[in-house]
Amino acid sequence: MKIGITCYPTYGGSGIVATELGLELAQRGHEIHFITYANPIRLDSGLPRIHYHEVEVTPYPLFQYPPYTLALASRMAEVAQYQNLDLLHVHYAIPHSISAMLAKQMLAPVRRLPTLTTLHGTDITLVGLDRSYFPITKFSIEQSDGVTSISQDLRQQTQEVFGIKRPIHVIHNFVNTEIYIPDEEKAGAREYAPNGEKLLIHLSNFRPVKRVVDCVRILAAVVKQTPAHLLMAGDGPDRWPAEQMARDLGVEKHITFLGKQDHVERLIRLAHVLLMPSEMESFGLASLEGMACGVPPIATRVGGVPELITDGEDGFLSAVGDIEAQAVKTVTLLTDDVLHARMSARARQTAVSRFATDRIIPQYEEVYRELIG
Ligand code: GMT
Repeated sequence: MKIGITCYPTYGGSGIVATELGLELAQRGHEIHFITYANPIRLDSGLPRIHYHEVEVTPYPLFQYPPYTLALASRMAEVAQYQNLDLLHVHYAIPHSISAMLAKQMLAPVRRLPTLTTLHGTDITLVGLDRSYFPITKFSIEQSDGVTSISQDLRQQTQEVFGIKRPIHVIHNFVNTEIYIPDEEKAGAREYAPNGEKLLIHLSNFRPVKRVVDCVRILAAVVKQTPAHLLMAGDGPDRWPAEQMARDLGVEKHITFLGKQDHVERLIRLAHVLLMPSEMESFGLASLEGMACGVPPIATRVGGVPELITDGEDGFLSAVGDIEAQAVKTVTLLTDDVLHARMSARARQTAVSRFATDRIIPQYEEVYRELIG
């Protein structure tokens, strides 16, 4: 199949899922055309059957807001026509599904071009609920030929909040369990924890919904009981408040802020525990990446996270903002080697048996085949 994929190419779960999906599909023999305003962060465009088409938004003095949605629609229609695409698959409803709908209408006199929208979370739970985007988000979901959601919870929320009746197919996020692998030795951890402290890791875009300051507070409670060091991978608006909190609590020497990282799989496997104290997660891709590396997540019981983590089995779940509970569970995992080994093995097993690429990618292929008809 020839598939056009559009996503936000910057740091964020939806762009990562879209990019990894394109790479996996190309490996399975499909021809993939990324149509985005910049090269997606995890995309190596030198690979066979992977193509990249940049969307240029020409500025003009009259445009206070350059019309990206229209430039994207034009590029989508052009690529679909000249590359003979079978389908446009867009990640994140706003504005990508509207652009795809326009491209489809532009090509309608010539040929059929089915569109598929994958909902990722904040496109529904934050942006889509905003008064200025609510009607267009609802419209875009109703107009897509196919809609998938990355968790049951997100599907339910979409149906309830927008009153959507159409079918929404749940396809959970996935991880490449040959790239995300455990590292029993954790020798590389010495670089960050030279005195043998156990490593904790947090990865995100440091937006308020991630509650990154909670990670610092958890670490501060943990180091009172056992030696530990926290790696903070990523960047965003809450990095400065987190750094400030580390200084306020006097734990700055126990935390390394790494900034944006391209090869998180090399970092995650050095850690003993992954912290994901989010206010909301429709899935929680970072936790899945941790689980594939045998790093049990300490996460919050929100959104689609319980579809991924079974509390007490392959990770721990707590209430949002319950620092004490998250700290206690972290200390337990850092100090009880038998429990850690068991949970680590279970976490890896969950990733492999339920969320590995060979389980999930065929589900997308099936949806594509149905839509292309
Ligand atoms: O979490 C973010 O802020 C980024 C956001 C995105 O769309 O890029 O992530 C969402 O999509 C990820 C990939 O499907 C999910 O793993 C995240 O749970 C989801 N984030 C939220 O629901 C807050």
